[in-house]
Amino acid sequence: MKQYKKYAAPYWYAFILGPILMLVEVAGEVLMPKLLANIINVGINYQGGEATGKGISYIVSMGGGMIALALVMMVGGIGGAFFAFTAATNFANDLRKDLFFKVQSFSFANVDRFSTGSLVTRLTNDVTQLQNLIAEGLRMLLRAPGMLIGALIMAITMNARLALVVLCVIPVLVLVVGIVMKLAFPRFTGMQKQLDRVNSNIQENLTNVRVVKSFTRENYEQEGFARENSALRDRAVSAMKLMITLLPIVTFIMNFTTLSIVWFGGKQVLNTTMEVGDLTAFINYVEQILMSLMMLSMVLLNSSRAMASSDRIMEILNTEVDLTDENAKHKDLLVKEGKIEFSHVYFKYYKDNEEWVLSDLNFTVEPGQTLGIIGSTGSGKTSLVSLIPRLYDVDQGPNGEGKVLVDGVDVRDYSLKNLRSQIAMVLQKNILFSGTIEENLLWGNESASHEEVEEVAKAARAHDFIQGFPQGYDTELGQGGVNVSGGQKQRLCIARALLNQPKILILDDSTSAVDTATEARIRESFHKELAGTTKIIIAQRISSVEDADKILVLDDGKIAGIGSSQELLQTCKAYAEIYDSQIDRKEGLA
Ligand code: DCP
Ligand code: MG
Repeated sequence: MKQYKKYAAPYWYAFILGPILMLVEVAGEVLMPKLLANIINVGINYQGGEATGKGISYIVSMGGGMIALALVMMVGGIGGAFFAFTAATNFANDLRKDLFFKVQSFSFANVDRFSTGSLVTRLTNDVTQLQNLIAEGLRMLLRAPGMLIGALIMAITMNARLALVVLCVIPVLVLVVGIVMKLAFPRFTGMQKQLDRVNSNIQENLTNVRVVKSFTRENYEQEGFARENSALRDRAVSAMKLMITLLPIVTFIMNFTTLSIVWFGGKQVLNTTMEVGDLTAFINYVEQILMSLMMLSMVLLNSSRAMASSDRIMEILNTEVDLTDENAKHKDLLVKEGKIEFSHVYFKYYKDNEEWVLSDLNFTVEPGQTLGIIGSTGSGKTSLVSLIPRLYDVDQGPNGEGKVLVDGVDVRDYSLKNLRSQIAMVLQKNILFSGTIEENLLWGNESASHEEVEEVAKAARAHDFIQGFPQGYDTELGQGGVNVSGGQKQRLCIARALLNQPKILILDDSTSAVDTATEARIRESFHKELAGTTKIIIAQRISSVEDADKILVLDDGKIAGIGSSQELLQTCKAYAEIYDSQIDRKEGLA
C-alpha cells in the first residue's frame, strides 16, 4: 500500500473531491423521501376520503425544493464520478509508466525470470483491475456507508418501532452476502490466474506464429488454446453462478422486508400512530439501506480480485535489479582504447548450480586486435562475451574474485551507459524493429547523417541489397525484420552496430547466414575501416576467424587453446580436430 502512495499523491484533490461530491449526492438521496413524505402528510393529508392538507401552494414549494435538491444531487453525482475517474486513470497511467520503466531497467537475469506474456498481462489487465477498483471504490467509499447510516438515522427517527424490523433483517442479509463472498473469493482469484494462462498462451503463439506454422502445429496449438480458454470460461461461470444467485436472494429478502413494513406500518397507519407519507418514505429508506449493503459487498468482492492483481504488480515493483552501476568508482570514465582483459573469470547463470558455465578464463585482447572465438554449441561463447558489456556479472570463483577489465578498469566501475555506448554487440538472436531500414540503422546513433548510414551499410556489405529495394533506405521493415532474408538481416544488424563507431565490436555468430564470399568482404572492410576497434568474432566456421590475431578455443567453459591459427594447429588438439573436419568437408564437397 505504501508504494501506491506516490501514485495517488499528485492527484490528492481528486481522491478527496470524488468521495465528498458523492456524499452530496447521497445526502440528497436520503432527504428526498422525507420531502415526499411532507407532500403526502402535510400537503395532501388524505383523511376520510378527503384531502385536508395545506394544498397546492405547499405542494408546489416542496416540489420546487425537490427539483433544486435533484439538481444539487446531479452536480454532486457528475462531479464525484468525474473526480473518481480522474484519480483512477491518472493513477493507472503513472503506475503503468513506472512499471514499464522498471521492466526496462531489468537486467538480462531479471528478464529471464518473468515470461513476456506475464509481463504484458501485469502491465495491462492487472493495472486495469486496480484502476477499476479505485474508480469504483472512490465513488462507493462514502456513498455506501453514507447511505446506510443516513437512511438508518432517518428511519429510526421517523419510526423507531418499525425500524426494528430493518435491524432484524440486516444481520440476515450480512450473513447471506458474507457466505456468498467467502465462496466467491477463491473462485475469482482462480479466474484471474486462468486469465493469466490464456494471455500467456496468446502471447507465445502470436510471437512465434511462424514456428507454429512451420511445424504445422496449428491444430495442436488451437486445441491447447481452446482448453485454456474453456477453463477460463468455466471458472468465470462458476464465479458468476454465485453472483447470480446473490441478487435474487437479496431481492427476495428486500421484498419480504417491504412486505413486513407494509404489514406492521399499515397497522400503525390504521391505528393513526403513523402517517401514510411516512410509510412511503420508510419503504424508500429500507430499500436504500439494503442497497447500500449490496454496494458495499460488491466493492469488497471486486477488491478481492484487484488484490490478486496488486500482488502481481508489486512483484515487478519489488524485483531487485541485480545489475546496476550505483557502486561504480569511475562514473565519468569513457572507454578510450578498447583493451580487454579476463582475469580468473568464473560465471554461471543459476547461482545454485554446481557446474560453472565459464571457469577460470584468463586472456587479453589488445586495442585494435581481432579475437576469434570458436567452440561447440553450449561451450559458453555467448556467455563469455556477455560479460564484457555487463549483460551479466562475473561470479565469485573458487579462488578469489574474477574480473573483466576494459582499458585496465573493472567493467563494474564504469557507468553502464558509458561502458555500453562504446561496446557494440550484435547478439546471436538479433532483431530489427518495425520502421524503415534507415530508422533501424539509426538505432546505433540517432544523430548520424544519411552519408554515415550509407558508409556503415557499405562496410557491412548491406548497401547493395538495400539499393536493390524499390524504396531503398526507406523500405519498411515488418516487425522483427520479417521481410528481409536471414543473411540480409544479419548484415543490417552489423551495420547498425557500426554506426556508433564503437571501441569494441562483438559479433556473436553474426555472419552465420551470410555466404562465405560476402563474409570475406565484410572482414576485409573491418580490417580497413575499423583498424582502431577491438573486434571479437564468434563463429562456427574456421574460415570466419582464421585470419584473426588470436583465436580462443572454448571447450565446456574452459579455454582449450589460444593463439593464431598456425600456433593452434600445432598445440591445440580440439582446434586441429575442428579444422580437419571443416577442411575435409570442403574437400569432400569439391
Ligand atoms: N545457459 C543458461 N542460461 C542462459 C543462457 C545459457 O543456462 N540464459 C547455459 C546453456 C549452456 C551454457 O549456458 O549450457 C552456455 O551457453 P552459451 O549460450 O554461452 O553457449 P554458446 O554461445 O557457446 O552456444 P551456441 O554456439 O549454441 O551459441
Ligand atoms: Mg551462442
